[in-house]
Amino acid sequence: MYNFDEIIDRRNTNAMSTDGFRAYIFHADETMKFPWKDEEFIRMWVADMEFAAPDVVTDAVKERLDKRIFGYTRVFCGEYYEAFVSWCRRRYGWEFPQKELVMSNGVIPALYELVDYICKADEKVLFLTPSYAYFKYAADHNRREYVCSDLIDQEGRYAIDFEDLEQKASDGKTTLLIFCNPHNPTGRVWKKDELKKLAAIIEKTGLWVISDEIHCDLTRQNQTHIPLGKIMPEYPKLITCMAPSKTFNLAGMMISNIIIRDDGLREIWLSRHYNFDNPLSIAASQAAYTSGEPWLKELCAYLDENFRFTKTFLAKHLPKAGFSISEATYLAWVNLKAYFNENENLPEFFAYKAGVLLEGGNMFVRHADGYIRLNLACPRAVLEEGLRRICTAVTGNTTKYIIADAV
Ligand code: LCS
Repeated sequence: MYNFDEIIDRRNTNAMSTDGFRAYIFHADETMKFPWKDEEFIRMWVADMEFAAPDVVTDAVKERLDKRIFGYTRVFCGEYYEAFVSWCRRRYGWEFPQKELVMSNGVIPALYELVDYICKADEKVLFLTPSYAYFKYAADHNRREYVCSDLIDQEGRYAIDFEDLEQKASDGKTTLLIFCNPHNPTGRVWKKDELKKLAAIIEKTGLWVISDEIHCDLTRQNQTHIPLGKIMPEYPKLITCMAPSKTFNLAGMMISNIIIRDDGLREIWLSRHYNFDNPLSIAASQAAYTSGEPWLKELCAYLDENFRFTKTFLAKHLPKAGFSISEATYLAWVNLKAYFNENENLPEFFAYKAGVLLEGGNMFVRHADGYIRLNLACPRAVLEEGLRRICTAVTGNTTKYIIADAV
């Protein structure tokens, strides 16, 4: 039994969550003042967790520390591949040859590189919106145009607008789709029929596709993730990204798995990529894939409960909020249009009025006005306080919220 109720002090660890919010959310520096001390905020923004990484991971890092030399390092041992491919086989019934696996110091750095390697100067990147903003930044960084296809919000359950997507994919200058599976921020786990329809469009238009599956291990327990690579077993122009960073709370370790099928693209990657890895990160990741599954199972059960708690709490105290439990991720996507004007800056409102740090609106590129995203990967006591503050700030109703009431 792991203790996900433990509240861990993250101050003085150089954490984005505690120290990076002014810059990331508000594009401001330390002169930005709030009616709350920094340590009083409930932090529900950046996508990492308030939980300790599994002990099998910290033990493996300690074991590697004991070897005492930390010189230039790269994943050479087949054991790393074996650990990760067994994970994929066991959990997703999917595998890939060893030669296709390359490493990156993160999925985002890989996206930045791949856009450059795949798209010529006048070619465009396509993705679904609302979107994790770094898909857009990967295009911006490389001075490539981007094209968005809005998801359809069917009362909280999002669907792909296949007609619109196909039309945009058919533009000869649009050569790369960055696909988020499961989807951040909506939490959708794309189902087999949806993936098949998508695959048909990709094959018909000959698009390159990067399937960013970084959230795939964090599904609700009644959901099953299907790698796009499993639906398109022969399609060469597919790159799959997975990582231990979200799954095991190791984002700061900066290690991710990039599976590049196409020999030509992989050669470009290997010749241009700065190909070194952190020795502690390799040890952490390998241990997580080898022995971290029992921890993950308990984590997912805890997250399921946090979602159920949130659903009940919002239904009772903020009844006009639109919310359905995310199929994956620890991120809740909440529609507050009934309470706010379209142009309200929601992250600012909640930081000032509620002392809650969250993301929302145009932080997700487009098609996200009136929505907030809440990170639920925190101890239940923290979640309860965050939700209580959010509801109070919106309704002005300060009557006591009793946990027993909400559950
Ligand atoms: N891809 C997706 C879809 C993500 O949601 C994130 C992190 C990353 C990639 C980052 O990968 P990394 O470079 O760390 O390997 N998502 C975050 C988010 O939504 N807020 O903070 C981080």
